[in-house]
Amino acid sequence: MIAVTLLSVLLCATCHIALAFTDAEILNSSSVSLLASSLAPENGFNYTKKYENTLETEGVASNDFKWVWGPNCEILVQIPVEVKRPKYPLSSVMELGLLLLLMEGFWSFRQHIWGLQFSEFLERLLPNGNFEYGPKPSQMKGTVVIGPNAIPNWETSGFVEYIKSGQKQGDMLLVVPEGAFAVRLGNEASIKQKVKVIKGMYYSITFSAARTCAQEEKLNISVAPDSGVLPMQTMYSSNGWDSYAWAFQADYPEVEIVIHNPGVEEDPACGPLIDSIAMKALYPPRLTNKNMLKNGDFEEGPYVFPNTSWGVLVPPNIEDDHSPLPGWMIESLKAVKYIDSAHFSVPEGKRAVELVAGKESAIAQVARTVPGKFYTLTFAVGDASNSCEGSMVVEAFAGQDTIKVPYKSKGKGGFKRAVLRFKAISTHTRVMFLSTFYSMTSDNSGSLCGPVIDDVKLLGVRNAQY
Ligand SMILES: *[C@@H]1O[C@H](CO)[C@@H](O)[C@H](O)[C@H]1NC(C)=O
Ligand SMILES: *[C@@H]1O[C@H](CO)[C@@H](O)[C@H](O)[C@H]1NC(C)=O
Ligand SMILES: *[C@@H]1O[C@H](CO)[C@@H](O)[C@H](O)[C@H]1NC(C)=O
Ligand SMILES: *[C@@H]1O[C@H](CO)[C@@H](O)[C@H](O)[C@H]1NC(C)=O
Ligand SMILES: [Ca+2]
Ligand SMILES: [Ca+2]
Repeated sequence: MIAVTLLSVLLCATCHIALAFTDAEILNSSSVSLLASSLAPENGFNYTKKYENTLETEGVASNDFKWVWGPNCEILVQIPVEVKRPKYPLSSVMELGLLLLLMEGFWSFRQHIWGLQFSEFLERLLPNGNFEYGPKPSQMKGTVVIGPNAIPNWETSGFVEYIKSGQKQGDMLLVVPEGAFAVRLGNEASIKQKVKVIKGMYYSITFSAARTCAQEEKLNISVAPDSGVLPMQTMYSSNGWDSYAWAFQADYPEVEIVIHNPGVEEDPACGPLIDSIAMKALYPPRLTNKNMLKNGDFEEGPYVFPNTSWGVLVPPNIEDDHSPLPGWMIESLKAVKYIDSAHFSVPEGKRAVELVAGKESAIAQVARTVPGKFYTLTFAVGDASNSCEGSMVVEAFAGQDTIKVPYKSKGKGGFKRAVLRFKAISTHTRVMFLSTFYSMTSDNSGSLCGPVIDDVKLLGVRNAQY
């Protein structure tokens, strides 16, 4: 950590710079480096990561950018750009977004040194989103947090407990998914945090939660004016922890993320444990001439914690139209699971979807079609290599046609491809996938699992000679 001089009254801590784009599309690498150099080491900045991408430019004048201090001592750089159709694949925009300039030796109003390891603005843990910084002993009574501002970066209300890993509740040992601490939301308790965002952009929030009492538990996550109630009664992972995703569109440049336990139980302490709250910008995928479905490869989706091996549940989207899995609707009572290639076997690319709740978890998308015209729906069916063994069947629907694709899983990964040919009968055709059977992992944990689906493509057939 280096000494800094700009505002010497402030304390030194680890911080980061992030870039925020008024429209995440067009970037000029030379102006980015100009801007980076104006925040150069001689001015007290030390980058640990450098921008090495070579995007072509669309001409952004160097003095066009402005930067502002973010609420958590990050710098948000805003580059005005012309709004055009995207010229670059989203991945390069993301990379640029991640360009981030992690830096050391920066000031903060806090006396802690925040150990944010990955602090990308577009994809990151919220400040103290893992609750590793807790209340002072004087701000706690037993495990109960006293006062609304006891947990750094968070505002709490109601019966909130600060839980240390290994703590006992009756006979139950409380385990924490990340680090050594988590919070528990009792009856009507909530935690909230304000976050700077880009107005109009879509974001997904991922967090981990575990039930601690026998009864059904729910969490209401909201970013005004959107909210969603996520049921936690079914456990999908073997250790009791699951990660959940939810998405919203930012209506304001600053939003407040609220997680609330609406439960009213006899034991006020009964309520879910929460840890690791992260956020990621979502890019609504566009149609290409190679696929009439959006995000058919599922590569665009919610943040997946690099250290958790249980995937992310995408809950049923009952109330909102902003799916954390862009393009797709979860048309069922239960969640589907978003899985990553770092922890699971994935047929194509880095991400796929596991249909974990039989007929109760279905994903769907509506495509524009021409009545009378023929189409093919192709997709991959496999298993996630998560000890989910046995005979599986994926049912695919397109308009009035359907196909059942059997898949014999050894629980060790693998996939096959399937095709459904159909004739459209309407200007809009609903494509849907579900698992015929319920499956459980063979590790005796009783976790629900199921077939994996990926690489879904819908294309028109030129000659309908079949
Ligand atoms: C910047 O930080 C790196 C790693 O912390 C260090 O090795 C390097 O000497 C620093 N550079 C300057 C100019 O302080
Ligand atoms: C990027 O912007 C800078 C500053 O306006 C300009 O001088 C430069 O020509 C642009 N880069 C390219 C490759 O066009
Ligand atoms: C969830 O919280 C939001 C914001 O506080 C509220 O408007 C909404 O009614 C709540 N939903 C339920 C079902 O309690
Ligand atoms: C992931 O786990 C490793 C080893 O346990 C740890 O060093 C690292 O900090 C963790 N990363 C995150 C982002 O939690
Ligand atoms: Ca934690
Ligand atoms: Ca994929």
